Amino acid sequence: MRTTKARHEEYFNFLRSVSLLKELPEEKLAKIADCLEVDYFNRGEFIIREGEEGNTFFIIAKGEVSVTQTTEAHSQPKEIKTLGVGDYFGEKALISEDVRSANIVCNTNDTQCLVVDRENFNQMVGTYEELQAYLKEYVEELSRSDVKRNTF
Ligand code: WNU
Repeated sequence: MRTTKARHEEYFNFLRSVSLLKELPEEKLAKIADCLEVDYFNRGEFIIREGEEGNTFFIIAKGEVSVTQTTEAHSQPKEIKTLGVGDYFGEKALISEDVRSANIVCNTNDTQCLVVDRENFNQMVGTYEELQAYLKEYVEELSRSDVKRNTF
């Protein structure tokens, strides 16, 4: 049997390896490890759909996903990048208070994502100005690249 403590330690150690979170103090990481959910996905499944409302932030613990978007030029969503272990997504809808701005499609079977809800995300980000500023900058950059790409 895998104990609650073992699971907590596993998540904690993984979170410590995520570059976004490297400045957070251990107690903060421990709190995030406490309130995480884990979601499992298989190849082809949509984790996020463009245009839907969303209240969660994801960190990839295992596997790979594609970011795809609908643009003016193509009727089918176009792949704009892939993300792997230690990468994260879903921050934009939370920060911009908007609907999901891209699709996230699972590329590999048995993909595992750590899921943080809006309330815990706000606590995680809100108390760290640098993290907040970093993500805000990044989200603004994403909006600019969306415009260039002619994303709807
Ligand atoms: C992009 N345009 C848009 C990515 C992940 C994290 C950071 C880039 Cl800090 P959401 C869809 C998610 C969105 C982003 C992710 O897709 N995304 C992008 C783009 O060029 N979204 N609009 N590249 S990967 C990525 C930076 O996380 O958040 O909640 O859902 O809108």
